[in-house]
Formats: sequence, structure tokens, C-alpha cells
Amino acid sequence: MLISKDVGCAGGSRNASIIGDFNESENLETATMADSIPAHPLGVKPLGNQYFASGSTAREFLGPMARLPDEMVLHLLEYLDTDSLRDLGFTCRFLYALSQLDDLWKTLFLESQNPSTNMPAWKGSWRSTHLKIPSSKQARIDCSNVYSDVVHRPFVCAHIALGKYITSIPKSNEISRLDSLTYDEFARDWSNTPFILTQCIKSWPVCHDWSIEELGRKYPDVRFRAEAVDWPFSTYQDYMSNSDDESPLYLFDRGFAEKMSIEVGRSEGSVYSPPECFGPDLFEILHSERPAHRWLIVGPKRSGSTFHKDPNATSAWNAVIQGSKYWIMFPSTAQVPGVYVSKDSSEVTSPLSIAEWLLEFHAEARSMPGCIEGVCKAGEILHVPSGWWHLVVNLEAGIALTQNFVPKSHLVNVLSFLKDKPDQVTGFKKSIECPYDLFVERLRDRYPELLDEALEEINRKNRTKKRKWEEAVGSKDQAEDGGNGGGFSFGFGFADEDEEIP
Ligand SMILES: O=C(O)CCC(=O)C(=O)O
Ligand SMILES: [Fe+2]
Repeated sequence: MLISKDVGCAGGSRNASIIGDFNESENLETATMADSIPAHPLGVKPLGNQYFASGSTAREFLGPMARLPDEMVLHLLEYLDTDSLRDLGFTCRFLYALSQLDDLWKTLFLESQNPSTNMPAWKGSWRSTHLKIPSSKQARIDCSNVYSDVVHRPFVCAHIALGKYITSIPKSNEISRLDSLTYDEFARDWSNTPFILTQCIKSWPVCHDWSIEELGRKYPDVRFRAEAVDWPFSTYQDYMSNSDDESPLYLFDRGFAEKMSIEVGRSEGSVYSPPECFGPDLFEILHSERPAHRWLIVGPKRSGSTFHKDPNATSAWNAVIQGSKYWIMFPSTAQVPGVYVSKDSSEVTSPLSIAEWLLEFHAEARSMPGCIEGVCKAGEILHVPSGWWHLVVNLEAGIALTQNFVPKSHLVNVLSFLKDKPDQVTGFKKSIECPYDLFVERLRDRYPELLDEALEEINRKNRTKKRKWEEAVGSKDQAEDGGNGGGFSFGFGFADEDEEIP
């Protein structure tokens, strides 16, 4: 996705016609980099290598822009349209290297698409796809005197070796692996704990019938949602097998069952059925009004999900059909390094790609209390308890199915979330004004005792919270106005914040 020799400006007026001028087989000097990092295809090197360099560097020919740091030059490039970016890239080697950063082209490409546009053939990079350049015509200008972390870093991230993250998991971090589990065992001991079941889904038809190739044969023209685009599966397959993105486009489709005309559940002919050990899913009583809850996931090696908690305080299972996934997880109250949460936890900023997070924070995170890690392989299923932070990376290209659910043991969390954080509730149809009221109404109908127990538990937690607050501020009067006359009110509170003093 990125890119980098010699010196000087190539001339400001060069345009698309130049693209064929450079020979694919031009003899590029191989960069001197650490063994584990492949040489950058254009010879770009990390900035630190400049200290060992002799001769002039490409940056000296940047003109007035040389005063700006690389980050700012890149930022300026983000404002350019397609023609300007392409032309500027041909004014000097440094700008050539920078203008090849494929994230710039991904943005331009995505902005140029609309639902009625036919997806063009994938040509190996966002730039080539957007400019419709056959890979045989792709210019490769030697940039071995370009020294830039801004250009080199995404290349490193797109090629990090994942092996070291999975081979040295400390014993105390290892996720529990069980053959199978009954509902009683789950409800009693496991609903707050991540685990992998190794035998539970082995009989699912999809485990034998599905592979990326097979889906490609059966559904080549079916459009699946991959982040901001709906691509025919055949195009996504081309993308997966021929791309080098730092954060690969991830197929994550909630309408897959309808699109593929497949049956899910216990009915005859169904291709998989949610495991019984997780018990009844209380959101099922919302029927067609439940939020999106099941997804087909397909992605290449290094694709995955950055740190997040699942929506609406639901729990989830994630079943690997092909490939394998590395998971790293933390309990809900953990402060995960590199993940920033706003005070009311309404916003989570995880500004780093998966690869950057692994490079920068993984070692620190692994030594934190509560850290759970493991690899879920094809034919296995992993449990994500309500509220747990998780980052997931595909160790190979693969397929997974995931479903979010509300087990009885987390009803309190879900009710509290819907009541206290209405602005963070997601996935419900816009026409449902108050998901909390809807859920309570349905529970009263179907599970009145469960509802009463949950509401009583919530009240008990709130009384505990209130008492702790009063103890902390020293007097009941102060507590009632929050100690500052500002009118403090106790909401339902989030179950796992029980120990927190507001
Ligand atoms: O497979 C993945 O990338 C993880 C998806 C996820 O976050 C989940 O299933 O909750
Ligand atoms: Fe998730």
C-alpha cells in the first residue's frame, strides 16, 4: 500500500501517461532492514536509516514544503482530488513515495462510489483500482533515498509477523478451553468468563460445507457489506487474495442469511444452530424489533476488529468456520492501554490500527491483571461475556459467524444499559423510541418473574451505590444535591460499575 532513489524532481507536468514509463523489473536496491521486515517494494527506508546514509536524500528536493514535517505533508495530500494527487506524485521522488500511500486512494475511491456505480475489477491496490491501471502497467519508481517513517510505517504494519503474539501466551492469561458445556454449567460458572468450546460446533453443516472458495463458487454475485461498500463476493475474494492493506477491508454482513437464502436455527435444512449451552436469548422476545444480532464475517490474514465492547451490553459467541483468530480480552472495568474512553464511556477512541496496537501496546497489555488471550481455531466457538473489551485478528484468511445474545445472567446489565445509556443504544429501528420500555413490556409478558428479580437486583445495586456515595461525601444532605447543589440523581447504574463511586 505504500512505498520508494535517487534525486531530483521528475518534472511538474507529468501525468497518467507516465505510468507505463517505468518498468516493473527496474532494479530496485533492496533496503537494509531488520530480518523480519521485508524490503519496501520501492526501497523506502525508515527515517532512522538516514543517519547511515551518504549522498543526498529525496526530501532535499521537496522545495518550500521541506519545512513541513512528513505528517503535515501527508495531511495536505489528503485534501487533493484524484488528478492533483496523481500529478503531484510525479513532481519528485519524495512526493511520489508519499502519494502512493494507499489509504489516500482508498478514501478517493470510496468517495467516488455510489450505490448505482458498478464495482470495477479489483487491481491489487486502491490506487490501481481507482485509476483503473492494470498491474502490468504499474509504475515503480525507485525511492531508495526516501527516508520516512510516515511512508515506511504502514508498510511495516501491513507485514507484521503475528507468530510472536500467539506463541508466548503466559499460562495465567490463557483462555479456558473446554470440550463442551451444559446450560446449567454456563449459567452457574461461566457467563462472566471468556472460553472456547472445542467440540460444540463440529457438527454444523457450515463447518464442512463452507470455505472461501466454496462461497466464491456459490455466491459470486451476491453483494455483501464490507465496511462502507457492498461488493460482489467474487470482488471481495479478489481483494482478499491480492491486497496489502494495513487494515484490510473486513466483510461483516448482518443480512447474510437472507442474501444467501439459508436457514439458521433448529429447523430442517438449517446450516447452523446457536449452541444450546448459552440458554435462551432474551432478546428473542423482541422478534423483528430486536437489534441486528448475527453477522457473517470474512477477511484476509491480519484483518480483524480493534478494541471494542459489544453493543447494548449483550454477550456474544464467535464461531470460526475457516482460518483461526487471535483474541485478547479484558474485563469491562479494565483500562486497556492505547484505548481511550470518554468519561461517560459514550465514546471509545482506539486511534491505532490492529498492527500498531500490537507493536506499541501488546507487551504492556499482556502483563495487566485480567488479560485473557487465546487462539480460536476452525471448528471452535468463543464466548465473549457482556461488557468485555476485545481485539481480534485473523491469523489466516477465514470465515466466522457471530451472534449477540442476552443470557438470563446478564439481564440486569442489559436493562441497566438500555435505561441509563439510551444515547449509546444501537441497532434498534428508528421507529422504536424507547428500547428499554419495549424490552420491559415484553419481559413482563413472557418472563414476569425474571423481570421482577432483575429490577429488584438493580434497586439493590443502586441502594448500595447511594450508600457508598453518602459515605464518601460524608453527609446525606450533601449526597442528595451531589455536594455542589447541582442536583445529583442516581440512574440505574451499570452493573459492573457497582464498586465505582460516582
Ligand atoms: O471476528 C472478529 O473480527 C471479531 C468480531 C467480534 O468482535 C465479535 O464477534 O464480537
Ligand atoms: Fe465484538
